[in-house]
Amino acid sequence: MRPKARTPAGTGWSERCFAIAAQAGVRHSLVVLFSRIFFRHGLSRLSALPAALCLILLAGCDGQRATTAPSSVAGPAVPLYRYKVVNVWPHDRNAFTQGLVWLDGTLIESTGLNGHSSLRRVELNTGHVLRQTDVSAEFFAEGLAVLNGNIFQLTWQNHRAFVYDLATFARKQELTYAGEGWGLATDGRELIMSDGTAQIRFLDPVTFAVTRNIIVSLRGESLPMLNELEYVKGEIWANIWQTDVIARIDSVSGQVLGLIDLAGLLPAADRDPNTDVLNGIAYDAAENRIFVTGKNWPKIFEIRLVPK
Ligand SMILES: [Ca+2]
Repeated sequence: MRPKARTPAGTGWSERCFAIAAQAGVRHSLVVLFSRIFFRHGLSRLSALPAALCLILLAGCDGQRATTAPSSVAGPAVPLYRYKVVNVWPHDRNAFTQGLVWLDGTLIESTGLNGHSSLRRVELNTGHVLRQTDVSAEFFAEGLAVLNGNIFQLTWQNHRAFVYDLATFARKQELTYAGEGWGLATDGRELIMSDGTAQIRFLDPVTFAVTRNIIVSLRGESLPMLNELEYVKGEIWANIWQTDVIARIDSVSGQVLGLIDLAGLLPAADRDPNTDVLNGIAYDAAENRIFVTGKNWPKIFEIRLVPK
């Protein structure tokens, strides 16, 4: 079984490659992402040093930091973004964030892990939980979205989605789906769901029937491990599991339009042994604000993108 809860970003040869590449100035998070594509095609059978050199070359860095996605793969260059922190707020470091939504001045959050899963409404400025309902320990809650007065919450491997009343958090309905549930978002008409693969499904919010799907691709290669989602001005944004990278995805074609490198966002001083990966994107459309956090992170950040 895929150990989703807590897993190091990589081990063995790949980590040695990352270390070497990092010494050459390539951001670790991007090397992890780019290498995922190439290791899937047998690069891991090469020795560590040639593989590392490949990664450096693929990142197009030649000892400098990457400014676009790898140049030796098919498709047009993909813009890279860094970030500027606009604001920082407290976040419950016991919240294993799996879904995050901005709604009417507060955050709606889904937390995961069996026995710790919950649905919460959270005050941004204080991190205070305004309303919470816990999920039975047999379920591992995942992404959430708010649509038509309802909150939809996925579960990881239970093939079950819960529908709650937005105001009361009363559970109204259960829906089923095939495959795993990871991230969830909405374009205002349909639900948008990731499942750990490169596929994103669009779902009817009443029946949960799949209306269409897209395969997310980065310069011609499918990009799996799509996790928490957010719909931002016509694009789908997705945390890439086990990386500090958010992909900006064309919601029609599935092509990656840009990569946001959030490496270093949570300072080392704020990390403890339970701190997990970046996960959680919320968008305040009214004020054009982007919020991000991570699993068991003590902070939520409002960020602004900075093109590289
Ligand atoms: Ca979200």
